[in-house]
Order: sequence, then structure tokens, then C-alpha cells
Amino acid sequence: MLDKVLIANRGEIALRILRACKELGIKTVAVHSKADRELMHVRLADEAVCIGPASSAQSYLNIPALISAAEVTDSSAIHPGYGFLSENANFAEQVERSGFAFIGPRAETIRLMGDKVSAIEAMKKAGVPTVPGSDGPLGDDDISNLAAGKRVGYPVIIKAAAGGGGRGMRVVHSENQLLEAISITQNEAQAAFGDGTVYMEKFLEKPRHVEVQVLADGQGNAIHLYDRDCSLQRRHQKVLEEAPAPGIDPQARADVLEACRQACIEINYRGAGTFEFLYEDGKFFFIEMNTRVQVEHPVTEMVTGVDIVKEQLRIASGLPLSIRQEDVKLNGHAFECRINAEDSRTFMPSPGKVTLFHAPGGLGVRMDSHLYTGYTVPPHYDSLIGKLITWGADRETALTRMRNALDELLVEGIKTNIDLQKDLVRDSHFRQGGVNIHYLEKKLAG
Ligand code: MV4
Repeated sequence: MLDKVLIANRGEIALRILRACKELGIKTVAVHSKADRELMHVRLADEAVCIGPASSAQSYLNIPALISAAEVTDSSAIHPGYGFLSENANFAEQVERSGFAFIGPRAETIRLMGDKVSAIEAMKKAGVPTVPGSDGPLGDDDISNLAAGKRVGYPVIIKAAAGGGGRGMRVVHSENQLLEAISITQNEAQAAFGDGTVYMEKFLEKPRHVEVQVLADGQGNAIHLYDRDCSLQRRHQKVLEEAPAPGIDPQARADVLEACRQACIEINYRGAGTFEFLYEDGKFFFIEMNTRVQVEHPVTEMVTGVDIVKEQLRIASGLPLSIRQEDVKLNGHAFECRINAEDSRTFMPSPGKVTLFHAPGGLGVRMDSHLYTGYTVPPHYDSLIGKLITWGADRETALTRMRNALDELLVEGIKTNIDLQKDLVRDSHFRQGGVNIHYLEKKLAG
């Protein structure tokens, strides 16, 4: 087992990683910016190193500072968490070249999935269902691009190969807009990512966002941990997630889960990963793969009993998977409400001092948060201050527990989205299950 892990992140996920390390008897190193001395995991870690000023660019994204911190503390591995450098192939490469284990996939896998065109190609080859589209990047020949549009059928969507997560996309409703849309998306992608490569997909109008969690050991073993529904989002920021995705066609689901597991074996995947799909009319369409632990991983943990972060640490230690597919049983239902420090109306971040924090409790209630009374939420980072997760033997029970837990949750001194979450868990369409990716924004507009 790894001896000492440097946690290259902050907030609730840093605390989550610290807890997993402690369970496995792994020593921990917290790295933090000057604005983050008060973070709970900094207090709880065996060692702490200040890596730079408040700005992320000079601290949590500062590769030389992170590698130096790993060197001076004699760490054996670096856990990147989510966001920041978690999907940066160059970081993974430098970490491993410096003699530390990167807790994630090999750099070449991160690179493969970072380029959405190569990711889709690899998945298609592995038998994962993809969105009908251009089968590779669009070239600069107008005639063949128009032909591709005709073949795929309008509406289509033009996406940047280097994009993902909603960045660098443009919907095209008819042929006469196609060439201009391609050229604008190419220019924007070149400016934003330094790579103007774009591709085309059929635009799905009312899909759900359903994703599949996987674990693989890079030694030929891979399992899936079922699916999550993350359709409730605003501006590509997920708000409320659940596992499993409700009301999915059983055969389509069984097929896609097995396809994801096989794909991991085919590409010799290592670590935790997520296959993102659009689900519409009973069919799954792969769009992207995430090569990190995700914010919403707890809902999967609650319904499978598998500790995803502990498995990441075991895999990085070179151990084979501790669980076989046939031993993963789906048990009950879980929800996660993301708690953000933001204005409930404008969604503007609301940093400041937390004058009271009270976490809910009881059977089937989990609060992953670094908050405590007296903590000051700094203005420099993401506004996520915690995740409230509930489990129940069925969806209704888990949702009732969430309604009650949200009523118990107290965060005073800053603005939060708790009232929005209270509204959502009482929404009749959401309670029904299976709303599409546009539902929340339509509700907020209406
Ligand atoms: C799409 C799509 C419809 N059709 N692709 C947005 C984020 C990125 N991961 C992919 N996205 C989309 N791709 C096709 N072919 C609609 C979206 C989309 C979306 C997807 C998932 C969750 C929320 C979304 C919100 C708007 C658009």
C-alpha cells in the first residue's frame, strides 16, 4: 500500500481523500494556498505545505510547486481530486517522471479522452454506442462538410475536440447555417484551447444525462458500478444527482454497462472513470469520458457499498481490484444535493464567514463538507461548500430523507442554494423521475 499521499486539492474532496487515506493507514500531506490555511483537511492531515498565493494559477494549478511539495515531504503519490489538474495529462506525466504515483489513469489515457474525437473513436471501436456524426474531425472542405450535415440530418451540433463539459459547442438547425457555424466554432476553439479541431454530431433535443461509473486496475480487471442521472443542471453545472438513473430501459442499460466494462479492458484503463451518455428514446449515446473521481461519486457509493476513493488508492498501489463484477449489488437509491455558496436568485458566488453550520444526520444521511461554524468561504475558488447525500431502500424513501435532511441543514452568514434544493425535491416532475437536461433551466425561467 502507498505510504504517503499528497492531496493536490481543497475543500470537501480534499477531506474525502484524507478520510480514505486514514482508513487505509496512509499518511497524508495537505497542500494549500495562503487563502486556505483554515481548511478542515489542512488541520487533519499529518503534514501541511503552503504552495502559493490565493490564486489557483499560482497554487493548486502550480505544477512545480506541487512536485516540490511532494519531494520535500517524501510523498509516494499525488491524488488530484476533481477539477484543477485532475485531467491534465502533462501533470500526470510529470508526476510519474518525478517518481510519484499519479492517482488516476496513465497520462496517455488522459490525453486520449481529453481529445473528444479520439475518445469517441476509441469507444466506438470498443463497442460503446456513440452519437451519429462525422466520424472524426471535420476538414476544411465545404462540400464534404455539407454532405456530412445532410447524412447526419439537422439539427446537428458542432463541438470542439478539445472542449467538453459544455465548452466550445454550437447547434446548427439548417444547412444554410452550417459552414458559418463550423468556422466560428473552429476559431473559438483555436482561441480557447489552442486546437481548432471540430466534429459534428446529431443534436439530440431532449436527452437525459446518464453516466456510468467504472473502476479498473490496469491489470486486466474492470467493473462498472452502475449508473447515475445528472440531468438536473444549470449552465453545465450539475445541481442534484441520483443513482441509479430512474426508468431506464433494462436491456439498453444492461448492454451499456457491460460495454463500458469491456471498453475499460480494451483500452487497459486504470483507476476510476466515468462514461458520459445522452439517453433519449430508450437508447444510450456516448459523448465523453471523465478520467477523474467525480463530485457526484457518493451516490454510487451509497447504492453499491464500494468506497471509490479507497479503490483509487488501492489501484495506485498496484493492487488488483478488490471486488468482482458479480459481487457488486445495486442496493436502494441515493440522491445528492450540491450545496453552493451563491445567491439563490442570481447564482452569483457568495463567499464570507459562516456564522453557523449544522449538518443533518440520521439513518441514510451523509454530509460531505469541509464547513464548520466560524469558517470563512474564500472568494477565489468554486462555490461548492458541501454535498448532502441521502440513501433509502427505494427512491421515495431516499427523497423523503433528502427533504427532511435539507430542512435540518443550517448554513448561516452566507447565501446558499439550499432553498432551491428544497424546492427541487418537492417538484412534482422531479419526484416523478426522468426529467431531461433542459428541465431545470426551463423551470428557473418560468
Ligand atoms: C450534446 C447535446 C445534444 N446532442 N450532444 C453539453 C455538455 C457536454 N458534455 C455535451 N453537451 C451536450 N451535448 C448532442 N449530440 C446536448 C448537450 C447538453 C447537455 C448535456 C449534458 C448535460 C447538460 C447539457 C446541457 C445542454 C446541452
